[in-house]
Amino acid sequence: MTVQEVGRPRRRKEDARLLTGRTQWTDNLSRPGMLHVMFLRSPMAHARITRVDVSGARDLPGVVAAFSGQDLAAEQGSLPCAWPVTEDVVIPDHPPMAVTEVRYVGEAVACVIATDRYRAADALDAIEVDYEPLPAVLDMNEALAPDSPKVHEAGNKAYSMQITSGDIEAAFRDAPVVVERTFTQQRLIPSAMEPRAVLADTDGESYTLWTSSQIPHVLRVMLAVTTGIPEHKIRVVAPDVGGGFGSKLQVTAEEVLCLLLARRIGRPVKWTESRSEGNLTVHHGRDQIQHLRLAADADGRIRGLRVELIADMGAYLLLLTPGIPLLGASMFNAIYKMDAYEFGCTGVFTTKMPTDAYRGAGRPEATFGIERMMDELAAELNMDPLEVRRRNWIRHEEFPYTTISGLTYDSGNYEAATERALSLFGYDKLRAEQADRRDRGDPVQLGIGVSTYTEMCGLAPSRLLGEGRFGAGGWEHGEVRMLPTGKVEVVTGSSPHGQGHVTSWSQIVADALGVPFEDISVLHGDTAIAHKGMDTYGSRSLVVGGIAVLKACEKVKDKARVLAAHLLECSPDDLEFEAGTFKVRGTDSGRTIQELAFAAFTAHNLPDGVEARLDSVATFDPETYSFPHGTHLCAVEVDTETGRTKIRSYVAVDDIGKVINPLIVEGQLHGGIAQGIAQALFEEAVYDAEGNLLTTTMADYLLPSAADLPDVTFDRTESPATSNPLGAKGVGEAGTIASTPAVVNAVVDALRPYGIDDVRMPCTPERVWRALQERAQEGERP
Ligand code: MCN
Repeated sequence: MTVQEVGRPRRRKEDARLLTGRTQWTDNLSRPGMLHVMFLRSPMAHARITRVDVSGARDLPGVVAAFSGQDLAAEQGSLPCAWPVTEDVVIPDHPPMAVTEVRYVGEAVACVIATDRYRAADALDAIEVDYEPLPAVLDMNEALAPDSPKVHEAGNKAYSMQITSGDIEAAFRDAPVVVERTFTQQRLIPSAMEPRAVLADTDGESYTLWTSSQIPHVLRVMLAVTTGIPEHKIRVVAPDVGGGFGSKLQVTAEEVLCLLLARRIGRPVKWTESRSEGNLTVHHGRDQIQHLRLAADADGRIRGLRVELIADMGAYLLLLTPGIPLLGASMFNAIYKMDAYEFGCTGVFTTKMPTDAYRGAGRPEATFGIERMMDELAAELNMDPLEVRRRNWIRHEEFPYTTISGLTYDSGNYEAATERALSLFGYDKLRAEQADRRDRGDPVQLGIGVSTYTEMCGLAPSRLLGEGRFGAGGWEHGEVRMLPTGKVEVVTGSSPHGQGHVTSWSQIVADALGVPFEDISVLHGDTAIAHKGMDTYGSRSLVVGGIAVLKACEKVKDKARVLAAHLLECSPDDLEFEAGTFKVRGTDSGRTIQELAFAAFTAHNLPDGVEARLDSVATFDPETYSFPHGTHLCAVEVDTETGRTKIRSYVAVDDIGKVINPLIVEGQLHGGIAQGIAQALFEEAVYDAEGNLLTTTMADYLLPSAADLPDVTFDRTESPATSNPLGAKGVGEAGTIASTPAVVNAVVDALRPYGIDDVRMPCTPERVWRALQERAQEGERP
């Protein structure tokens, strides 16, 4: 009997190699004659460049070349923004190396190419740059004032857009309850374990770029468009990639510049960022001010929701910058029914590092906003936060359900996930303990936070992406090659960087073709091997790329059936396929798929008109997005004397439909939850009043360690997706999206008796302590 692979907690095929260091990180790669490039970066947030003199650097030992932005001006083009969200969005010119003006600290102004990176770094000191300072623009609200200094000639507003559904005025008119809050989504710095690195080489005619990227295919197209090098002369390879979390979903200045520098000097050029350089110049995430108003009836039923966002674009629009906040546009209404909804967003330029996708991209912000508001509504009505949610959420028998913002959720069961979470959490017992601590005036208060989230992922439907003015499609490519010896090579257009696609795709193919899991290889991340693809982000790989591979398997089987019928001298309709063998119904005669692969290879006896291969290619483009959901519950202990928050317990019950690999899924949720907790309690990018980034090291930018994170109790419910044949939903961002509001709701819940109804993220001990002191001065006591 064959074991079903889909659903098995298989250990990852990738890990033995990765964990023992037999890796191909870009920085490990070397090419004959390779040189190293280092960039001189602006120390000013905003300044005119009046002079750059690189001659001092050129004369130093080991230095092969040095260039200013001006030297490259004729060929460097402008970095692309592929999401012109509105017709009148302002997309400023963005030279990879600044030529006349710098607009954030860290922007490249010159570079040195030398025989090793240390010589290149030393030589940067010999470059002279004269700046004429211009005013920094740091605060989003001030940036929008008419008298604000300008980041770009066209002004500080990149775009503004609004969506309304239902009669929003009527929903708020005479509403018995209106809750109004302003939340800040702090700026975050993605911190992938592997820093960015690029290696470019050329033989004088064609180019190869190895880069720590999530998007080798998109990058290749964009490099061709930006540099004018013909697309068919560019090969992009993403070797092993040590995490990205959205930060490597980018066409970076360094990638473009390394390619151009290799062309200029005709030798391979490598750049690897240091951690501090990375903190300054990897695109940042979040950074929004959210103004929310929720109108409800006295019994807690939501009438309407108004959302006004101001989103910090930073100094330029990178690949997807303006679209990121808009990924939340249809998500603030979340799992709740309401009569009317209004969403508005203004994108603002400031003199800071540009923002772009960071795990969840727009959806963590939306989920935080609505889940915090549901707790505030519950507090206003003196109702249990779960009860107010129950009164508003879509009931399981109402699916498929079209929400007020126009998305149709295919399936879900919020009741089941919540019931399961409540029992694992011991909700009633914890509430009783909370009441007791409040009564006793315990200095350590207990808080309970709820997050009943959903999200929109599986970024695909090309048709819908087009309606949203997204610059590309959302299909994915899959290919299955049957090798003569019966082994299988799978080629995928998705580009994993920690998600375990090699393992999951092997499980899918093993079941589909009836071949052993061990007999399958999965190839990816090289445009010369996977010649088509839309890459990995938006928790899209399984529900788009995995399905493309499954579809390719179906085509392999269709071809194999014709060949089997020919060899077995029967009609294809008389064959049944089971456990990798085509059998003539009711007999013992049959051919395994491996035998058929060999028969196709020898081609000695093929039916007329049949090609000598079973290999197949497929593209998949689903009809709709993927809508995972779940209930996360968090209990925190907040020490009111020190302000310190400790997570006492955390329960995550997620519904991601059918699961391919439960072990990988748990890993994805685990990492995702850690990142969400990090936003709630630890991380924040801080700029000073001159626009210098203060959090450039890991001592200043506080990533949580394992010791700061709780043991999470996981469980799942299962509402299969109806939008793909596996019934699966995406999981890569779910934990991050769900967890931040669960934790902050818990912190606020602990502090509510002290008159506190919000703590700005990250809820550090200092912020909590100060909030308590302020309330104490105002005379608030529990
Ligand atoms: N999976 C499964 N069953 C499901 C859903 C997913 O077994 N029902 C498995 C998939 O087969 C795949 C993994 O879980 O092996 C993640 O699948 P998916 O949800 O499709 O997400 P992607 O592979 O598209 O990954 C992207 C997502 C995003 S957007 C970010 S950001 C992120 C994340 O994945 N960055 C990561 N997880 C990360 N994990 C690591 N280690 N490093 C990153 O940078």
